[in-house]
Parts: sequence; structure tokens; C-alpha cells
Amino acid sequence: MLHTVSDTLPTYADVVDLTRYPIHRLDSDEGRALINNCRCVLAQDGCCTLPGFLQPIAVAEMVQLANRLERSAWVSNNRHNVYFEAFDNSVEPHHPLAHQERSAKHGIAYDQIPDQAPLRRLYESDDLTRFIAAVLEKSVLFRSADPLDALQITRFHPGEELGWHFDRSEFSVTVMYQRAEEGGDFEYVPELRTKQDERHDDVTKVLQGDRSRITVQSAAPGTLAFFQGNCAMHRVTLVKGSLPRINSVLTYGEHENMRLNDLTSQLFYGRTSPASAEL
Ligand SMILES: O=C(O)CCC(=O)C(=O)O
Ligand SMILES: [Fe+2]
Repeated sequence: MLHTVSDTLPTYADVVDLTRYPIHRLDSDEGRALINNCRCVLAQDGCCTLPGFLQPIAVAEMVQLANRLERSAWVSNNRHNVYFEAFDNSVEPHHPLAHQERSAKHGIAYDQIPDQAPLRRLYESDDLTRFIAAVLEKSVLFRSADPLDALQITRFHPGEELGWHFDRSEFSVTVMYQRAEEGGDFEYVPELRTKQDERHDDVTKVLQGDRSRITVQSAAPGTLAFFQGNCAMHRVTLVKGSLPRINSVLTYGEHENMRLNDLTSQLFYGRTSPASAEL
């Protein structure tokens, strides 16, 4: 029987390399193999990268969009500890609760990303959410309900960086669009803490320059990465050269209606609610 293929193509068919990563057919042998492979790598390394996940044309479109939106990005530059909590000055200066890290970046919020942008179409597809849930072995997973933070674009300009930290969420999903000329590496220390044990001494060692447990990644444009950022301390090193590092963080949770608190929203986007489209 003859029928048009376009009827059945996913809305993000031009965005993902579906031959290599068949996220639209997770129940097929290839789909199951993909999920198993991701689970194994994640369990072993605390991080799993999928190079070439995005089609080059989608990457190019996202870079163009990020360049067009540069002037409306929120520029933040803050000191924080690795837990994103208030500094505790009652402890010794080198204790992780007192130790200061710096994070500086340009943040483009979800409400600034057009509906038709490749990554927005991909993020809003249930196929991608199902794929992420399957890899993370979650029976149910929701996209964030935050109007600014659910999907954002981050530009790290030369001189900017993301200091050492643990994420508040259990895991993170990122997509790389453009590497810096120099620096802008993703560095992480798998399982530096556990849910039961903060291991402050081990954290201090890393903060004081011990690199023996650090894994370094400089993902190529188009790479999708999963990592367990709640127990793995991680950072983005200082960007040098003339090109900004550009990527997106995709936010998910196990609860519906997940949102940032006002303080964090103000910090990263300079506001707490979406810009009204028309007055
Ligand atoms: O940009 C990255 O590669 C990591 C981002 C990150 O760790 C975060 O947003 O918490
Ligand atoms: Fe993080």
C-alpha cells in the first residue's frame, strides 16, 4: 500500500539523527539497544554522551538563534558555595560550606525561544521525555512547568564559567551547540557524595586542586549528555578565546508543576515570570 511518509514523521524529524538514535521507536530492537547502552554507560561513568544526536542543520539554527538573542540574555555573575546555599562562616575557611565559587553566564529563558526553534520542538515532544525516562529508569517523568527554566540556552562568553557545584535535581540533560576556542570544558567527579554522606573532606580535596578523580569532557556540537549532577560535583571551566560556549539544559522532574523558586529565577533570568507577549 502506498502512503505518504510525512504523515508519520515526528515533529522533530529534522532535528535528531533518528537513524543513529531511534527515539521515535523505543520498542524496536534498535530502540531497546539504545536505551540499554545509555543505562550501562551512565551506571559505569555517571555520565553518558550521545555524539551527533542533533542534525548539523539544527545545531547551526540554534547557534544563529542564540546569537540573535544575545542582547536579551540575562547576564549573571555570582559567588556561591558548591551547594548553592548561604555561606557558613562558622566553619573553617576551606570547608565546602564556606568555600566560594564563581558562576558567570548569559541566560536565555524558555519564553524567549520561539515555538519553531529546533530544540523547543524536540523538548516538547513526548518521545524525548519517554526516552529520557527510559534511560533513567523512571516510570514517570515530567517536563518542568517553569516558564523560564524548563528549557534555556546558556552562553558562556570569554571570561565566564560555572563554578563547582552539585545540582539540586538528581540528573541533568544538556545539548551542546558551540564549543569555546579554549576552556569551557565540562569537568565532573562521579559519586563524590552520596545521598547519605556529604563527604566534605573529599569535596575539599577537589576544591583545593586535587584532579585525580576528575573526568574532563569537551562535547562536540550536537552532543546530548545525561549526567547525575546531584552526587557528581561538576563545573564548566573558564572560557577563553573569542567564541562563546553555547548549550542548553533541559529540565525534567518526577513531579508535575516543577518550578524554580523566585530567588533562583531572579538570579539566572533577572525575573520570576514570563514577559507578557502583548500589552
Ligand atoms: O553547561 C554544562 O555543561 C553544565 C551545566 C550545569 O551544570 C548546570 O546548569 O547546572
Ligand atoms: Fe550543574
